[in-house]
Amino acid sequence: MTKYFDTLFINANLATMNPNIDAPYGAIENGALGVKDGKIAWIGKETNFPQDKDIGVGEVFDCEGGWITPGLVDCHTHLVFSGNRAKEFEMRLQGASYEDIARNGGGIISTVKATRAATPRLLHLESTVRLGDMFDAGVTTVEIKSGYGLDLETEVKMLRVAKQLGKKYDMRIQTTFLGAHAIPPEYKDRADDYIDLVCNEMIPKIAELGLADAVDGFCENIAFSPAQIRRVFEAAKKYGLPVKLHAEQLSNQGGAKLAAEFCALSADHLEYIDEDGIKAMAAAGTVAVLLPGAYYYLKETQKPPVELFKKHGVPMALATDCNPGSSPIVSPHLILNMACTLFDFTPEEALAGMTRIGATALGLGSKIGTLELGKSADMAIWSIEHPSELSYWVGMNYAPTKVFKDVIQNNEVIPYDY
Ligand code: DI6
Ligand code: FE
Repeated sequence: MTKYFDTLFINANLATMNPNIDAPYGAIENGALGVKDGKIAWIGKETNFPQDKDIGVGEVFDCEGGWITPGLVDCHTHLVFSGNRAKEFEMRLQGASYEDIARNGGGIISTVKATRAATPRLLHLESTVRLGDMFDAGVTTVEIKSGYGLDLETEVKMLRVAKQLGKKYDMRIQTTFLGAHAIPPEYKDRADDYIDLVCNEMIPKIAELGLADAVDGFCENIAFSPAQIRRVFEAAKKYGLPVKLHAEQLSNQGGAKLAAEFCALSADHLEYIDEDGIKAMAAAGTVAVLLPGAYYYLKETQKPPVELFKKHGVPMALATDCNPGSSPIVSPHLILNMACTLFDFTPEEALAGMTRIGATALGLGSKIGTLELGKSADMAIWSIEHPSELSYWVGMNYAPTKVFKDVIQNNEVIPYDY
């Protein structure tokens, strides 16, 4: 008897998130899903599953009428860092702005100091807690940025820890080099010199070590100008690394347009984007990554122009932006809920933002993000009556019954000395 399937999931409802299936959530109710060599090898109504006795099946998993979704994708995080910024949270509640705190040497720079001082082991332990919570909540793919080192040694340390964490949880980790996150104290008033370092030393070394899947920057009046970011993008391009950008988060600097010019995978935040920026993103196929956690936590009042993104056909992903300053959030379910309550997403649009579109924002759209024949069997099984429940709970990390993944191959062990 030929073994056609290693695992067959039965008695399941499938939220495929495949836009070509004309049903909300691309749903196939009363479905079955067969996995062979880590890939989806059969998907459809259970009644249509071939009855042929020659079809061998390894394990049969009864989903007991629950729902299978693609594994959740968190496509924008700064999850590896040391310490916390609870004191700054108190200061902001007493009236100090995020920008004021940054200009006075706090903000990102205070986390840079803590992260530089942390041993790899401490950084690993602190970050494990956060990634473990995400794993428990059904996240299978996480993008993790550097950017709290701002020197080569610490940036490399962060990226190595990120890769190591992926190994620990067998999660797919995409690493992003975010050297252009803030101006380090030793380069105060010499931002251009720091950009020289990023372009001429850091990007080449990080590319050589194979530690980054993409390059990001922070284009903002408290960070880097479009001209400086352009140089970073040119260096990334030279080393064949795709780019993405923190753009129009606190003001409109034209960052989204610049990102589109470099065919960026995504432009992220975007509360202050204008219609021209949106048109440029649409033409370039750049995904809008919206971060309702940062909007909420900074008590922002300007919402990203969700209707305009829709009008111009720019796909919208969602992510936690997990970081110690503007979004100390690890729950994907809280983000799904916030997108619905704060940004007027439907629960279906929200789930697409943390599955299919999140995958596209990482350049992984052909591998993960939907339940489709040939894609990775990267999925979560939930004991829920309807997928809208994933956006419904507030403050509870809804845990899947089971997470099933293909063998994740991009997490080679990156050694470091403790
Ligand atoms: N924008 C953000 O919201 C995060 N980084 C960025 O460029 C915040 C990072 C932090 O405050 O630590
Ligand atoms: Fe961010």
